[in-house]
Amino acid sequence: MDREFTIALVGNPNCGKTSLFNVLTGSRQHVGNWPGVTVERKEGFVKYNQKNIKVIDLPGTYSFSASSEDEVIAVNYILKEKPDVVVNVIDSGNIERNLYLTLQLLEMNSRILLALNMTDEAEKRHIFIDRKKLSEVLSVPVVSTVATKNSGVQELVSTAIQIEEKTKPFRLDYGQAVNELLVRLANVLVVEGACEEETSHLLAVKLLEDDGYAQEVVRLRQHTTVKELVTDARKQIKEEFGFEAEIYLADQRYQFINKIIRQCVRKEIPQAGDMTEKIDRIVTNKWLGIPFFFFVMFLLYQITMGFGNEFLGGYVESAFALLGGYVSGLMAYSPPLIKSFVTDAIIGGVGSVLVFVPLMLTMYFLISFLEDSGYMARAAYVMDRLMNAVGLHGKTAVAMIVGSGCNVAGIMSTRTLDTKKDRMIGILISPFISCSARLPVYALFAGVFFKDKKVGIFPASGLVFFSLYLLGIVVAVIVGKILSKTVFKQEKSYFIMELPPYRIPTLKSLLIHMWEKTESFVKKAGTIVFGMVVVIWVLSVFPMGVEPGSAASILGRIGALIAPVLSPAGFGTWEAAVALIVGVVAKEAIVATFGMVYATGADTLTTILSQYFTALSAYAFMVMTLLYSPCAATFAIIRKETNSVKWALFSVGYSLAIGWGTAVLVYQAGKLLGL
Ligand SMILES: Nc1nc2c(ncn2[C@@H]2O[C@H](COP(=O)(O)OP(=O)(O)OP(=O)(O)O)[C@@H](O)[C@H]2O)c(=O)[nH]1
Ligand SMILES: [Mg+2]
Repeated sequence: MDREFTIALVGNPNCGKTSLFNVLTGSRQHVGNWPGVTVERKEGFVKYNQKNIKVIDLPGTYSFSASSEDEVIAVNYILKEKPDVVVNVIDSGNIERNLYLTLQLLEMNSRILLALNMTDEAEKRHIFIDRKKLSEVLSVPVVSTVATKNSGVQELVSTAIQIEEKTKPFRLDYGQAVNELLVRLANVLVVEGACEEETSHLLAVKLLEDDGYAQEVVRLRQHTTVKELVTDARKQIKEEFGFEAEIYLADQRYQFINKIIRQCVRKEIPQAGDMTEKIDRIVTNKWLGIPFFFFVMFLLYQITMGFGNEFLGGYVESAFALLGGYVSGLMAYSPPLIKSFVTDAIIGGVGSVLVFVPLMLTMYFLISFLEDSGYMARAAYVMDRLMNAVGLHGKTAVAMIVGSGCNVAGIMSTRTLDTKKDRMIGILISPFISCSARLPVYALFAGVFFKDKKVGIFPASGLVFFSLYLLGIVVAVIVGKILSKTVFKQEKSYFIMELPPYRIPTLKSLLIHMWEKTESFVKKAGTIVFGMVVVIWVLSVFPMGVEPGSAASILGRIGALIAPVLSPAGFGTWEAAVALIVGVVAKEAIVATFGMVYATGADTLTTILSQYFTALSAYAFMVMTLLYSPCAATFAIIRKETNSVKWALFSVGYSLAIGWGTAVLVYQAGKLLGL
């Protein structure tokens, strides 16, 4: 069978690759208005003339000098897997900067097609690109697209399919002397077997630039002839032009880009007072930026709690209560074990997690709005200053924001960090960020102890959410600081976050994102949480003859072993101990466990919980839930991304200590204050 025809989408971060990928393949990969959304390679298929074409979505990269892991994934793919056609996606509004990568792609002898994406936005900003002329100058096909409106996409595919092998490769003119050096170096690279013919020219350029990634690709250390040649050539360029070779080469590239821009791009005088600029003056202001960010998060939690959980969730809760009563009545004469399984485990356990679906919907709708509008990038930008002040890398802020949806996603986003040290710290502190799976636990307790209470004009329950979110950040920052001073000592690194223009998110993309995330929450409730509930239920009815779910059951005895350790934190009951053990697998399971062990037919969970907890011990319990251990999925991703079981275990161990310590501190301090 023929190998599948493969198209790879390559381009700078945030130029719309994934948006194109989604309309091409009908996928629903995550799109967001900030650089660094995609950190993995994704595959999909599009049918064209009865032919299946494989489409590859890649992380964004600014050049072939890959420094962070996401960039390495993109560049490695292009260099090593050799797609049939490389579609170079370009943000038309920033074509000048985007062409820097384009030139390097052209220097590799692959079949290339330019997709001028976001032409709608460029035109609004009075930027017009002469695509015919551009195609002539670079001698590659050029199509215009608007990924968000599915425009130009058919033409993209039909053009890609028809691209011919180039007869004459593209060579940027670096001046005769350097051109000759490059030819010689490229030849030697091929002869020495350091790389293939196709990529030899580009790699020769990159080696002259002293690029670390290229040196790795050709295994420079093993090829002494090449190494000597590179050293000599760099010396020669420096003597002749008075600059380091990388500066000289980059300068030539920019001069060429300027020439293209003069020939192909028409910029009419933009209207005064760009909207994005106006908003940014406030939102990224030196003094207002950080308070504004916290205000936004504060509102997010207020709305999630007030509207999502208490208002919408109220209906779902009543529905479940009705269902519980109804089923209980129906099963009045069933064998007690079966009745207990249905009412306690399924309705009490899994059901108590599902009542939080409205909360999830609300939370993810709002988070998607922040991501798609472009505010996330600003949040990272302002947090960068705070992070730098404590010696952490600014991009860690992105992990913290993304992590407030799910820690796994937060940890994945650390792939965009450049140094190993920054990345390790980012990974290890991410689990402290309050993710959406913890919200049901907070919501459960807040509903019992803080409902209808107010602090000033704000509902106390929303404040509880927000305070835990803040606590997560504070702990993460402190731990990060300690790690950077002890385990991962290294010099500081800086980053500049590129700020995309604000975009009004499409309702469709918000709804898709909201639904996808909530769907996975529901799935988790039906699989992992359900599985845990079954295990717990079985442990709660054995040994035979004990009152199901009582302290005499196996479950009760296991919990009782650990309960004394938890006493100083105010929740030394076997039920709380069991819930926390189960929560190590998935934090939602904490709620399910309470729902199950406290399920006693008529009484709702709410009334029962107030018999076992006080407001203070409930808060201490929430603190414990926030900090005490990454969940199983997070553990797995830490192991994968650090490539070490040791670090993953370390992360469990030290967060257990921190979680317990902080919960005890909160409880004891609260008691001293007479709470
Ligand atoms: N106006 C307009 N917006 C677009 C277009 N294409 C994409 N966008 C928006 O641009 C933003 C970035 O889109 P993505 O598809 O995530 O970009 P990406 O290139 O995959 O980004 P990374 O994965 O971070 O490299 C999103 O907010 C999209 O909705 C377009 O043609 N026009
Ligand atoms: Mg992407």
